[in-house]
Amino acid sequence: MAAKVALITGVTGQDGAYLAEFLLGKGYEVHGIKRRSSSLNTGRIDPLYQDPHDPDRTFFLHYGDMTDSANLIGLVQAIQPDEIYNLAAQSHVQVSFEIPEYTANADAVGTLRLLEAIRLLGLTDKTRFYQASTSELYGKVRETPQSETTPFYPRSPYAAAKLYAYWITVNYREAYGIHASNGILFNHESPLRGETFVTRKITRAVAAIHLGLQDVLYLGNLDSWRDWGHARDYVKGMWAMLQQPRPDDYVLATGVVHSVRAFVEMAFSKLGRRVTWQGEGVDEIGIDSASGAKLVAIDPRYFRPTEVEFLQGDPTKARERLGWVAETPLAELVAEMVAADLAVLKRTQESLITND
Ligand code: NDP
Ligand code: GDR
Repeated sequence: MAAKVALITGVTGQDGAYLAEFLLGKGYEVHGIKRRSSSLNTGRIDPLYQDPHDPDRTFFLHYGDMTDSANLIGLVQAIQPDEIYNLAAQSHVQVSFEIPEYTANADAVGTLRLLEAIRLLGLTDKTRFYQASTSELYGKVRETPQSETTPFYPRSPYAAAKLYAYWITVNYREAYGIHASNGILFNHESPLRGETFVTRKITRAVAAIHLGLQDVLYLGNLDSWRDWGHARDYVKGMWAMLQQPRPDDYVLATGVVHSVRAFVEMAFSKLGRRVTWQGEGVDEIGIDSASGAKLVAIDPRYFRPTEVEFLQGDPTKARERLGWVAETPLAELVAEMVAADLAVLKRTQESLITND
């Protein structure tokens, strides 16, 4: 039987890298869309690189952009994918307040462009579609934990754009019979997480402080609560959705919540430091309980105009229908992230010494 063909938008991102690795392991021919950039943006997928001259290669990269309809139609036509995973997005919630129109173009209309490509090219019966929907849709939560039936209340331009993408995916499923599913994914992290999301920002800073490369970690809202899982587990759920006889929408989450404050404490504890807290509001600081050194401080720059305070997912449907569970406990994830950041920073330090 011929290998299944998958197209991943956002292949250079955290989830794209894990998903590409997972699908290649399952024997897929994998195509990924990458953006043109003046500096290299393929670091996360470099380990998957295959020589373009290898006649048996199964991993292909194409230039593209979610804001370019003709480009997307051309790629879908040439690749004729069995499965499309739409992971590309301007994915940073705070940044979406700075570039709301671009966020809507890439995240909302970009999703429409891909669905239109499937429809216009007559691939409605062939190509299955996964949309990277998000727990940010719940925003100002009115029910805890949140499930597939919890009402949405987006609290950022990002979430509002993703709300359109969610519903246009449902609409193309109902209107044209496309096998299109939304994965409503709660926060998932890894050593490949972008450096400006809070978990990675914390684990990098903990490693840098440990090596004497940084003094203080500046954060925003310490009392925000999230349901954090491991990206490696979550991409398996994306795939499982597209293997079902019928398309549907599923929450992927751990069901367990922690605050940003607790994440900070856990990350420092991995390197043997205990953080204690002093002061209140913007004057609050985190102190090394052994040395008294200031480790954490608040910078109001990181407060959002509208915040999502508390997210906790109910993954029952995914467990019962897909057999999916979040396998990695937070303590294990944090340990992996801190260890990886320590290793990266040590290598950088060593190369600086060598180049001296
Ligand atoms: P990342 O930010 O790590 O990756 C986003 C990817 O999209 C990158 O490959 C990026 O390219 C690409 N991209 C951004 N804009 C465009 C564009 N205009 N055209 C083409 N490609 C573009 O996100 P994650 O991997 O963490 O998340 C994957 C998806 O899942 C996103 O849609 C995100 O919104 C959603 N999501 C993520 C969750 C999480 O906790 N991680 C939870 C729920 C949903 P480049 O590398 O060049 O920047
Ligand atoms: P989120 O992730 O907004 O949930 O979106 P992020 O890690 O950016 O923020 C989580 C919470 O931490 C608080 N916070 C800070 N956040 C950042 N980035 N930097 C800080 O210094 C800081 N201090 C406190 C935030 O206010 C927030 O409450 C992520 C993205 O991956 C989305 O694409 C995805 O849809 C959702 O997760 C589910």
